[in-house]
Parts: sequence; C-alpha cells; structure tokens
Amino acid sequence: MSASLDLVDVDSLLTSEEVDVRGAARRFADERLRPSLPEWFEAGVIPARELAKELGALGFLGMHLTGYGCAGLGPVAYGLACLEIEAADSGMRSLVSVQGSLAMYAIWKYGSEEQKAEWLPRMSAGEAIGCFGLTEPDFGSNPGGMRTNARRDGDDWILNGSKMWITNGSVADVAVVWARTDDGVRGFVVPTSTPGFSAPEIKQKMSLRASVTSELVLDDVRLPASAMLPEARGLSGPLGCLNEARFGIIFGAMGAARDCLETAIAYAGERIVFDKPLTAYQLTQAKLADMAVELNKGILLAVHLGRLKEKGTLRPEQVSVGKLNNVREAIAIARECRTILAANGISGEYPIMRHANNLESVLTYEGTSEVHQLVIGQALTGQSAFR
Ligand code: TGC
Ligand code: FAD
Repeated sequence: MSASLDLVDVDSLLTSEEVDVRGAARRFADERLRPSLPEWFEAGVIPARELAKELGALGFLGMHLTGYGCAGLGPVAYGLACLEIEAADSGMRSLVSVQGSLAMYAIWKYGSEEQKAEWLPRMSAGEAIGCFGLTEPDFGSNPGGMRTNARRDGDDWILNGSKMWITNGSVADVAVVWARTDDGVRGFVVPTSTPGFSAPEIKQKMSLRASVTSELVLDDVRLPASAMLPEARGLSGPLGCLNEARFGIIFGAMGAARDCLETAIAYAGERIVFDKPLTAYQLTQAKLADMAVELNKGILLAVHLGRLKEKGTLRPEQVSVGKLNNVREAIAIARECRTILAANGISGEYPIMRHANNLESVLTYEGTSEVHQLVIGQALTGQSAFR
C-alpha cells in the first residue's frame, strides 16, 4: 500500500520478514503479471505452466507449509503475498491459493508419507499443478450432498461422478477429488493422466477470465488403494482445507480493492471537470475517504486474524467474518472507484472493471456470502439455519 493509503500505520504491525515477502510479491505482480493481465483477461487464456514455475521459484506455492520444499513462512507473510498478487488479478491469486491452500494443503495435512513425497516437492516448485474438486453441478454450498462416489473393486477404488467449477482443472497434473464412500466422504489423489479422467474447460466466463476453470469428469477411474488420503474422514476433511484458502482471500480481496483505489486517486488527480481536478471536489473526497477507511479496516482485520492463526486459535467463524467483510467491501470499493473513472471505468485500459468482475467470483467461491452469514449466525445464536 502506498504510504498515503496506509492511514493507520498497518506497516508497524509487520515483521521485517513479512515486509520482505510482501516486497517480493509486489515486484512479481508489477513486473511479471500486471503488464500482461489486460491481454490474458481479454483472451481468457493464461500461461499457467510458466506462471506456476515462476511462482514456485519464488517460494509462493505452499509457502505457509513446512517441509517438502515449502517455504514454511507464517500466515501473515502468506496473506500479504496473496494481497499483492490479487492486486494484479484475483485469478492469479486463485492459482496460488488453489495450489498451496487446497491441493497441496490436502496432501500435506491428510496424505500418507508416500503421497507427500511424490507430490509436494514438485508442486511447491510449480512443476506439477494441482486442483481441488469438491463442488458438483448440483451441490455447491451443500457439498455434503455430493454424488461423486468411490467403490471398492478388490484393493482398488473406482471413482465415478463429476465436479464443476474447478480452478486449474484442465491444466492440473493431480486432482484432489472428494467422493462418497461406504465410509462417508473421503479424499483421493488422482493423477489426471489416469484413464477415465477428463477436465473440459468452462468457457464464456465474464469473471476470473485470467484463470482456468473446468469440469472434472470421472468415468470409472481406477485407482490403487494408496490413492485415498488416509487422514481425512468426513466433510471436515475438505472443509479444513477451505479454512486455509478462505484465509488467503481475506488478504487477497484487499489487494484488488487497493489497486482500484490507487487507480481512482491517480485518475481523479488528473481528470479536470468543471475546470478543476476531480480530487478537489468534496463529493470525490468523501468517496475516497470512505473507501480508504474500509480498506484500512479490512487490512487490519486480516492481520489480526493472521496473528490468531499464528497462535493456532483461529476459528472457522472468524475466518467467515474476514471473508464476508473483506470481499463484500472490496466489491463495494471496486464499484465506487468505477464511478470515479465514469466511462473510462468500464475500459480494459484500467484494471477496475476487471477487478469488479473478478470479485463476483470471489464473493461466491470458498463459501458464498450467504454461507458465511449463516456460519456467523450459527456462532451467534447456537442455531444452524442451513437446513
Ligand atoms: P456440518 O454438519 O456443519 O459439518 C460437517 C463436518 O465438518 C466440520 N466442519 C468444519 N471443519 C473444519 N472447518 C470448517 N470450516 C468446518 N465447518 C464444519 C463439522 O464440525 C463436521 O465435522 P464432524 O466431524 O462432526 O463430521 O456441515 P454441513 O453439511 O451443514 O455444511 C456446512 C457448510 C454449509 C458451512 C459447509 O458445507 C460449507 O462451507 N459450504 C460452502 C462450500 C464451499 O465453500 N465450497 C468451496 C469449494 S472450493 C472453492 O470454491 C475454491 S475457489 C478457488 C480459489 O480459492 O481461488
Ligand atoms: P448454490 O449452492 O447453488 O447457491 C445458490 C444461491 O443460494 C447462493 O446465493 C447461495 O448463497 C444460496 N444458498 C445456498 N444455501 C443456502 C442456504 N442454506 N440458505 C440461504 N441461501 C443459500 N469449487 C471447487 O470445489 N473447487 C474449485 O477450485 C472451485 N473454483 C471455482 C472458481 C470459480 C471461478 C467459481 C465461480 C467457483 C468455483 N468453485 C470451486 C465453486 C464454488 O465453490 C461454488 O460456486 C460455491 O460454493 C457456490 O456453489 P453454487 O455455485 O453451486 O451455488
């Protein structure tokens, strides 16, 4: 954040290591991502393999995990990297969070030693890409209803079903797939070269265009017994992974918001309306002030939740507070900034409409805003209103 936007001196809460990680992520975002994003977004195509290797070389994949080539950094450092990368584009942060917080985390947390040794070093280096298949065409918010199933055939498992809206699906080397078994929901590590597995890409997205999103089709996919994640039993397995990815989004969404606000302030300083720069009008200053206050509050909340995570006390409903607030505020900021640029605000020459469109996906994935309201509502009242 530029010094003038850091109204409450968030920087004073950060360690020098965290500031260094943030600096490295910001440089990568500015030099490697930002210049190409308008083109990638318009074409709906990204060089995912190259980017994964570059992100891996910088230590950004699975950076909060330990061992197996992972950087072993703290949650705030990880969050700040997400923030800087999402300041370039939410789709870029998705690449990082699906790889590190969903696919790698599932294997790191619930996998066998063999699964970890086989996949994690390559995934942290960006040489192998992972995806995480939980959502199905008919079961998004309610993954407990999933129809994808795994049945025994001798020692092997046979998987059938389909997953929908899966980030990185078509470019993945390995898919973590959640399926119903006689023993409840279990996770499976599925090399995407396995016969019967396919991942057609979803086209015509108006949001998160600089990200690969796919369907996963599992048609009699035969896997050895060793493909099951031994330590994940029931829905708490995938939901445990979601806590990790949601945490990154709490920071990331503030990156998209900051980029919009910085763009709007710069634009308003140059734009002359009725003979004066737009920044000189009280209406503009009120908008900018309100947005900067929300941005600073959101980043403070993110850092606070990061410190709780560091201590090991962060609870799922606290993650929901962060995800709900920061994504909701980021969208509001993006839309308000768009009004400041007016017609230019809808142009791909500026990043604002791209961020606003991306944030529609961010509001929905990793638990919709309504799901997070219900999680918080349950924590407040002790009553579950999901059903
Ligand atoms: P419920 O009965 O409440 O819980 C089932 C079991 O799970 C446990 N649990 C959790 N464990 C860890 N972390 C959490 N946050 C947990 N929430 C619940 C719970 O204790 C229970 O354990 P056990 O041992 O008793 O079995 O489950 P429910 O069926 O009522 O559903 C609850 C609900 C709606 C909150 C949950 O299903 C939910 O979060 N739905 C939203 C689904 C979602 O977020 N999907 C995201 C898919 S991945 C994605 O979007 C990637 S986007 C790409 C990117 O990140 O960039
Ligand atoms: P639904 O569950 O059908 O919800 C429809 C509406 O109903 C929403 O407004 C919802 O909030 C509301 N609703 C649901 N339940 C209730 C209730 N109990 N009370 C009140 N309202 C309710 N999933 C993965 O598994 N892996 C991925 O990598 C992945 N990547 C994604 C990438 C993108 C770009 C997108 C858009 C989605 C991705 N998803 C992924 C899927 C995402 O997690 C789901 O879209 C999300 O969980 C919501 O599910 P749904 O779209 O089926 O909506």
